Amino acid sequence: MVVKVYGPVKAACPQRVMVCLLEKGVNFEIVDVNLEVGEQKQPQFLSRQPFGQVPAVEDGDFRLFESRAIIRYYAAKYADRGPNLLGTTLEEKALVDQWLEVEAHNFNDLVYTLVLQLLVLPRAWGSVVTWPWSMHVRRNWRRCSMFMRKDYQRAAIWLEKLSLWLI
Ligand SMILES: N[C@@H](CCC(=O)N[C@@H](CS)C(=O)NCC(=O)O)C(=O)O
Repeated sequence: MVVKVYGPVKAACPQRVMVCLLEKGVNFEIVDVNLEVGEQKQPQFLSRQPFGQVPAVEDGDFRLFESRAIIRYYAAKYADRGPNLLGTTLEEKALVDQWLEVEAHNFNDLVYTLVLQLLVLPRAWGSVVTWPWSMHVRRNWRRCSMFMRKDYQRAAIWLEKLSLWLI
């Protein structure tokens, strides 16, 4: 059964799902959703994802949305295939959960804002980074870097410089 992944290949949230499927060796096909013309807000797509966002997947009769719910589902469904993405012991599983929470509530917020402000909006509207958002980036980065492990420090320093530059 080929899994259908709804969303543009270039969008980060569908990519999260695609990386998981690739890691697990699951066959999938991409069903493009054109965000630029607002296809994700049309009734046909809203029946898959009521908030009008990508990704969504269809796996036989089963439908699912929310990228992190999707990757947890496939990591569990194919636990015996490819790399172990969920941990084995209770402590490993707790650490996986911890870092998934950090990614969702700290890291993603920071990176999403950076990408939106530096890449997406300038390309769409030719606009520069707005002041309230640069403050937001800086504040979030400080919060996020507290949780960073040592091996993330080089990235942390680079992003800290970038967030300072934005202000
Ligand atoms: N929590 C959702 C967020 C999905 C999301 O933000 N998707 C973006 C693309 S990365 C999107 O659909 N943007 C278009 C829109 O919000 O209209 C998930 O992880 O699936």
